[in-house]
Amino acid sequence: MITILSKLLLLFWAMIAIAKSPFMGATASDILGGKGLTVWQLTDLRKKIEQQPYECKVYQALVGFVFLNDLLKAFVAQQERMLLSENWVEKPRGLPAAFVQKITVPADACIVTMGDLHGDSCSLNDLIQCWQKPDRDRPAILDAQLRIRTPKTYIVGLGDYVDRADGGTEIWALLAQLKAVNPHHVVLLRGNHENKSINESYGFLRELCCKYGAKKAVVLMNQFVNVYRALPSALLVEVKNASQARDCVLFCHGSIEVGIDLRPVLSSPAAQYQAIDRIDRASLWAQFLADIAPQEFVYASTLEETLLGLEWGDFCLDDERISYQDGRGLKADKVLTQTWLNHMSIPGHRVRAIVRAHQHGSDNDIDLLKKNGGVYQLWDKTVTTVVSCMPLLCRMRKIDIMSTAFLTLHVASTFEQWRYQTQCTPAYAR
Ligand SMILES: [Mn+2]
Repeated sequence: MITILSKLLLLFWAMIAIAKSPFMGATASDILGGKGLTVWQLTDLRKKIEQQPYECKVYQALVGFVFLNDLLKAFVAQQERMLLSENWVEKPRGLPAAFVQKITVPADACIVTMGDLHGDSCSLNDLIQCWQKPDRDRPAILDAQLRIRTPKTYIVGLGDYVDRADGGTEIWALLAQLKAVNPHHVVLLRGNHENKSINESYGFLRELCCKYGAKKAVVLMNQFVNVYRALPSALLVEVKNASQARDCVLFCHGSIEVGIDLRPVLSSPAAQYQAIDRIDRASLWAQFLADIAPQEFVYASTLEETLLGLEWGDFCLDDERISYQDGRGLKADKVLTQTWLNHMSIPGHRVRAIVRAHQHGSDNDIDLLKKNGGVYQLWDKTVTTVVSCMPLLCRMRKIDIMSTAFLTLHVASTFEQWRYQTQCTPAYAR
């Protein structure tokens, strides 16, 4: 009698627990089946994120395994369906090893950009809260269901969503939702940490193991490999204007890649994607690379042999000279960068600038980021670096905390009129 009673009690308790924790019980098909997450489910996850101590390595699963697994599966299916039904320079048979996306935006568009998040779920939560509220000079960007409120607004994630801190799974639960409800206005790029072997050494696999156990972690890791393959390595944004001359900006995580040619996607008005399956750095660029980069780098011809500059590369700061860094790739200087941008441009389509993230490793990088609110520019707007997870990086270095940073790029019909607006979120969560 007692055992039956205790079993009934246990069942009752479990039912209440599931009802109270939708993220542990809901299925992802509810989200990506077009219904959208309900407001209270989103608020529930974000409330939990806010209640967590703001430290690395807490490892409390706020998103249930079944939910996350279903969510990732649905995300990949939706992405693949969308990608393979759209226009490619040359249609691939399946998803290629890497690819670049192109979108055309109106001349009054604004592109809200977040840089590295690195498992700092509080920073993404702060960004979302900030974007859901009106600001002095703009209305709210997102509604309560994470839908973008005006069609001229785009959100770009520059990659490196996980590793370093322990909120990678919560970040992906929010990002997958953001992308699912705004498939054509949100672009999530692939950074060098959207990579299984990097996740094995920099914390994400350990996060998955600690939250879900080793067996389930392997299942999730394999899902994330599929997620990563569905992310573009760069985004070309082309600004529509009255004349035929269009200015473009390249969004990526790292820096330039001298082994690829983006002119096919730029010159084809209908093309939205271009596969990257060959690397050719030797022919045109040997003069820049011959003395600094090892032969394996210069003569690599496939992605498997090398690090893709779009995901891995850096830019020289002030007085640094062009160099090659082992395990990281090329650090491009002003001359090489400008030459590459000119080379990519075709009559009527000039690639004017690069917006990227990634460079936050040295004292110099951090100084520059802190001094400039998480965003700094090189060479008269040619390169803009955005790093969002500034609270995490400051904590890791034990320096004064600053809040989460993002960039809004207000494009205009000519590059000279573009406005770069750096902002930090109020620290909502703590
Ligand atoms: Mn990076």
